[in-house]
Amino acid sequence: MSEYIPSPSAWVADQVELYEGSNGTEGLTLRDTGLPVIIVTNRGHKTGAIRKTPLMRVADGNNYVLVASKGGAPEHPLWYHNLKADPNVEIRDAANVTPMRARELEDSAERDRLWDLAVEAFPPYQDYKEKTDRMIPVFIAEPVG
Ligand code: F42
Repeated sequence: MSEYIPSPSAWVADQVELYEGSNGTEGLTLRDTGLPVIIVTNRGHKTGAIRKTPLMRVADGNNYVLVASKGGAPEHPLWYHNLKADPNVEIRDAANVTPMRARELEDSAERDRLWDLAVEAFPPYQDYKEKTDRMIPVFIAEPVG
């Protein structure tokens, strides 16, 4: 059984600990924004370790939109590479944990629609897009089975 390695970002690791430790009753939002967060459990593609990545909650029916924004940084977050290597994730949304499969959306009308949905849920994504010339990857996570 691979071990869980917490994020080296303390605020991120703390949110995961509070969110999961309370079984999804506390730590559900991004700081004081009141905006909902999900936790994406993914597999480190180099270490094989379990990684837990809080992301803004962007729901599209039973699916979730995962935005690899990393605040508009010049490089993709590392979890991006994990999902590309192994699309099988678990998504915790409050008390619900669901096995899902994540696929990156190519440039398309579907990606445009889901990008707009993401910006509606978390307007700063638009600022991040303007802050970097990398194409911010957008994944759709769909329930398996
Ligand atoms: N990040 C976003 O990109 N989008 C969001 O919507 C978002 C919302 C959000 C809400 C709450 C919150 O607490 C955090 C939020 N974040 C959001 C931040 C997000 O959780 C991540 O911290 C951020 O995206 C950076 O992701 P990262 O995977 O680059 O994290 C780094 C800091 C990290 O964990 N590094 C580890 C380390 O030890 O340095 C390694 C992580 C890893 O996955 N390693 C892989 C392995 O094999 O274990 C190898 C990866 C490789 O290719 O090297």
